Amino acid sequence: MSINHKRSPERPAWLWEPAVRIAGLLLVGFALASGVVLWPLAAEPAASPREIVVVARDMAFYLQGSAAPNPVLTLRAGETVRVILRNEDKGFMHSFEIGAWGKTVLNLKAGRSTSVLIEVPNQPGQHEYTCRPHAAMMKGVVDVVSAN
Ligand SMILES: [Cu+2]
Repeated sequence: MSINHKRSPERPAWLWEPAVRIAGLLLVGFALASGVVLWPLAAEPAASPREIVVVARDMAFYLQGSAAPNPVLTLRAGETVRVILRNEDKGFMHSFEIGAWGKTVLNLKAGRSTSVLIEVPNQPGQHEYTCRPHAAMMKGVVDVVSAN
């Protein structure tokens, strides 16, 4: 009895409460999980890619701040760009697709935006971008120009 009484202050009772132990295990688990998840992000290049905002409205694509429908998207060979697609067309879902590169954003609802990361090939040339369901009206040219 006296031994038990002496030992208790050295190991506080709360440390052995099951809830505390479970919380501790969860914290360790989260730390490990987030480390695993964050590792690939940390390994990416520090420079963030150039961003191009493409707005879908009135059944056409526009560069943000421009009134020219379905503009030529000029990209540099070998660069990485993030195309941000914003749908401002109430009542319509739009997509953005560069079929030649297998890059697709599908079924974006009105009022939403999303993005797709594109590693532009090193080969200059022209490709088509489209909105899959409205390709007759919503299409334009991706012009890959030499990086020099
Ligand atoms: Cu569309």
